[in-house]
Amino acid sequence: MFCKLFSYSHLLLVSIFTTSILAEWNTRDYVRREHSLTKPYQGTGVTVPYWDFTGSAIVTSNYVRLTPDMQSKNGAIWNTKPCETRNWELQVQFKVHGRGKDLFGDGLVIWYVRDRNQQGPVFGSKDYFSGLAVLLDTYSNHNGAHTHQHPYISAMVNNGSLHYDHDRDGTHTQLAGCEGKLRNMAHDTHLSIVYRDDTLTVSTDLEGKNAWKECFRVEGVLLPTGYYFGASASTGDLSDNHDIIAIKFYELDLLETQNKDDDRSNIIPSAASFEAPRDHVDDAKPAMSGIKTFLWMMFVAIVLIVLVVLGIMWYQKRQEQSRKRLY
Ligand SMILES: *[C@@H]1O[C@H](CO)[C@@H](O)[C@H](O)[C@H]1NC(C)=O
Ligand SMILES: [Ca+2]
Repeated sequence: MFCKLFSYSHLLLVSIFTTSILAEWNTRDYVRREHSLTKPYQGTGVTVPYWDFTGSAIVTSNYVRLTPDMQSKNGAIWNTKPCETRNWELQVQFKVHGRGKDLFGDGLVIWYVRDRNQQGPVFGSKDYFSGLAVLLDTYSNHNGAHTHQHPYISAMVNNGSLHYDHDRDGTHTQLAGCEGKLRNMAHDTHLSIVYRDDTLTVSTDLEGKNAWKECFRVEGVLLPTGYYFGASASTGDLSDNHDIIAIKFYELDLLETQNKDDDRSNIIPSAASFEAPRDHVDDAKPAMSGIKTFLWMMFVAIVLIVLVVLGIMWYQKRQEQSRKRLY
């Protein structure tokens, strides 16, 4: 009896031991420091190794803040080394938070693009970009153009010819997307972007469960090597703190079908499929933003209330007059 117990626990120990060894030998968990950003951030002086800062971006000992919770800010960080890896995973720990309860914005983007350090209108970075954008859009600019709620996570692949249309929240250029409550969370929030075998998979860990949940997966996405990773954020009339806590880059193994000598550097970014609706249909009247719609509805409500009150007053006066006539 004792002997049997002993051998069971022995077996258990051996299996725990081998699993931990296998985990360590798993080459797919190969972190590349030159594309990663982890604490402690600081190198010598005020520089952060492998990363450039633009606009409002600042580094503290606990986070990199792309924008503060203030209006009209733009900030970005850009990796200084191009990515020469064919299959990769980028894990981003971020935090979007602010004082706004119902009104906040505009959002945060994780980039894999040709041109770095260029400020512009797409959440702080350049429009007509070449490469991939994974957009975390917290503010809905257009009620009615799409059925999803915000915050909304989506991806866009661009060869430099497409315009990101804020008025439509980028809906007619997005590959795919999913809703994700990611603001003002007490726990950590994470995003994972896997590019492997020309397939893009975006997953989130937003509920503090320490597990990935697939947001979307798109096949037939072509991205060259030699582009740069970056993260940018912007605020407008509405604001939020957009913080990056950590970025971890994993080099993934080549598939058996992939040749390590393939030159992927001249690929033009493209995606085999876009999500419908693809066409840009102009609205009959200019789109109204959330605040405008709200103010307009307030105005209509006030006018209605005034009309009702006037109506009641008029009715009472008439009643009085007819009563007077009776006497
Ligand atoms: C760039 O993308 C647009 C829109 O998807 C496409 O019409 C065009 O042919 C592409 N250009 C190149 C050079 O691939
Ligand atoms: Ca938006």
